[in-house]
Amino acid sequence: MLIKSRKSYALTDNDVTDESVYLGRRELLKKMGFIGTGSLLAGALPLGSANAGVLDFFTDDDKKSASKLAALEYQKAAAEFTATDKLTPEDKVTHHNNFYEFGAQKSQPAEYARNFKVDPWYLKVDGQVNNNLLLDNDDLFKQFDLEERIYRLRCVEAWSMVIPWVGFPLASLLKKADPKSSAKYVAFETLYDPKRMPGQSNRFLGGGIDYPYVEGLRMDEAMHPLTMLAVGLYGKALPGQNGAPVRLVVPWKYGFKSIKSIVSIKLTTTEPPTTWNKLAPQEYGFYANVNPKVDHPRWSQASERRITTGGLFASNRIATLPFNGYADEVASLYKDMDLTRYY
Ligand SMILES: Nc1nc2c(c(=O)[nH]1)N[C@H]1C(S)=C(S)[C@@H](COP(=O)(O)O)O[C@H]1N2
Ligand SMILES: [Mo]
Repeated sequence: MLIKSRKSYALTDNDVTDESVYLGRRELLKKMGFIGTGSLLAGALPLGSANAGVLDFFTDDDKKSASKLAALEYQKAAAEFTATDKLTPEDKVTHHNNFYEFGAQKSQPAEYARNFKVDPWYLKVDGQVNNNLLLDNDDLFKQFDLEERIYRLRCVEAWSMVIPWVGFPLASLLKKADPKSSAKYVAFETLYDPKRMPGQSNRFLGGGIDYPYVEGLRMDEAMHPLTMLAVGLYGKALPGQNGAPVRLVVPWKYGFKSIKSIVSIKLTTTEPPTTWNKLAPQEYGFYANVNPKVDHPRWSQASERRITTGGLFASNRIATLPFNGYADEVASLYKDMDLTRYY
């Protein structure tokens, strides 16, 4: 995600991609200060240091040590929820992240969320509902039938992944809360705990966002069968950097809508404020539907870099699809709206 005024620390995915076009791997490492002019010895690099996450992208090995997170029991979802695109390797899904609470650079969340504890955890559901809910960590894994869904995730920065999530429809949770007819929107909030989320107390690390991170959906979007709450990926509980223990996944919208590490879901009568819209309203709207025809003010949204196997440079540029390829399912939700205005 880009910050309005570009600071040196706001190195974006686009910057890395663009540079990679004309800089070789070795030259780029040199430029980033990881190696001198001598020969590159991978073994001599400071693994385990603050740079390890960045260096991961310079290895061609996608089979890094498997995480020790709990294996989940789940069913495979119906075919309509299972994209057939080639999966992004687990190592990339868990080491190339946007989670500013743990650092604004792609490699930082994996590093700074390594010891993030999510048990105990409390998720409350309230507002315009007949049944307030309070779920603990255990409830998140036991109160719902978990299923695996393979979704494309398209970041507004023009990169994308294909991720096997494990979770349940948000609608299943909302139905338990029994929404009142006055409920028109759903407001989501990430944990606010600067002691555990270092980016929240350090504006340099946290990218200048006002925390807690907040997001929102219209009620019909929230109830749509594609909208899910994920508690896992690749068959295991979510790692901290991907939004443990529970995060939203809305596959037809830009990634920033898919808020992580949620502690509050509130049904409201009016459109709730959302983090990136507050920060740069002319760049990030409330709706944020993936749309190749509506460019970001500073870059095109017509295509994206699909993150696949191999190193940073083994990435494909592909055309971006309306609603991220989910138009048949969701375009009708917006049939009377000017999507240029409601971006
Ligand atoms: N709380 C919180 N949620 C967040 C973000 C964040 O910085 N904080 N980043 C968003 C963005 S921009 C994207 S692209 C996705 C990335 O999810 P991933 O790291 O699991 O791929 O998370 C979204 N959810
Ligand atoms: Mo994003």
